Amino acid sequence: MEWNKVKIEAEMWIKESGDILRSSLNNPLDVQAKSNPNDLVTQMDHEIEQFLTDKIKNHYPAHLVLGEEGRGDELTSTEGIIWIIDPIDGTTNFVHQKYNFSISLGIFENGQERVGIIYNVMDDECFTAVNGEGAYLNDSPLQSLTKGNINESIVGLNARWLLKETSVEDGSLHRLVKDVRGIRSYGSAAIELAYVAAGRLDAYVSFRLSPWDYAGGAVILKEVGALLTSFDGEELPLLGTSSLIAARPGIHEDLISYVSAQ
Ligand code: 2AM
Ligand code: CA
Ligand code: CA
Ligand code: CA
Repeated sequence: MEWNKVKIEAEMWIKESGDILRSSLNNPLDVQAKSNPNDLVTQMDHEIEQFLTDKIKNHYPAHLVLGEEGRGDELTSTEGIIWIIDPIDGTTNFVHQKYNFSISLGIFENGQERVGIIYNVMDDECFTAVNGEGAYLNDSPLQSLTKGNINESIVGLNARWLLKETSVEDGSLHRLVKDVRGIRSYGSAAIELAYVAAGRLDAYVSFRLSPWDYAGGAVILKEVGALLTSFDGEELPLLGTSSLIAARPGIHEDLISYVSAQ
């Protein structure tokens, strides 16, 4: 496969999807709840996943698709070429803010990173990478990440995860919030991973994400030398859910010690 060509093509489809989402913003939204009242999905999530799945299947009939809204294939193994797509990452933001949502794509071949794209639709920022060929923000190459220090770091974390700890004094997550320089929460895991890759965040931590949330980020982060694992330091699964720590070198090991009590 000429992965650079695949990237350019996929980027085109994703930008087209971005146009569709932008021009949908003034239309009525059909908002449904999924696993709980705060877990939302709209007709646009389905429409974009279908649009991208059709493009992939038309151009690459032998490739497989794993999408959040289930328009792709039912996968039982990571064999073959798999396009992992999140048609809207940050659906709550899409519904409420009409800002801070993204389209995420990771392409894997037999479980190996090939292409990653995260498109922040409203900022028109496209983060891309081809395995072994560096990462980009639009046309500018992203720099390799240097070693960081936890006390001077800005960490992406959803405040809701703090509710897991009943004691402010003893909770290691509360301690983390105290020890770092600042906490940020954007509401789109893919954007937060892209921001770690771009050096805008020093780390991002989540207790539970799915492959479509981190597949694109995994390819991009690898290119800039970021570390990406579950809380127990394992490689992230492409099938199933996982906790996640993405961080620049030097911070990742520290973060593991903060969350290992969880
Ligand atoms: P989503 O918008 O594609 O669902 C913040 O909500 C981040 O966590 C988003 O990236 C969101 O992706 C993701 N997320 C994963 N599981 C979720 C859930 N059950 N409810 C809400 N957001 C979820
Ligand atoms: Ca969702
Ligand atoms: Ca998502
Ligand atoms: Ca989604």
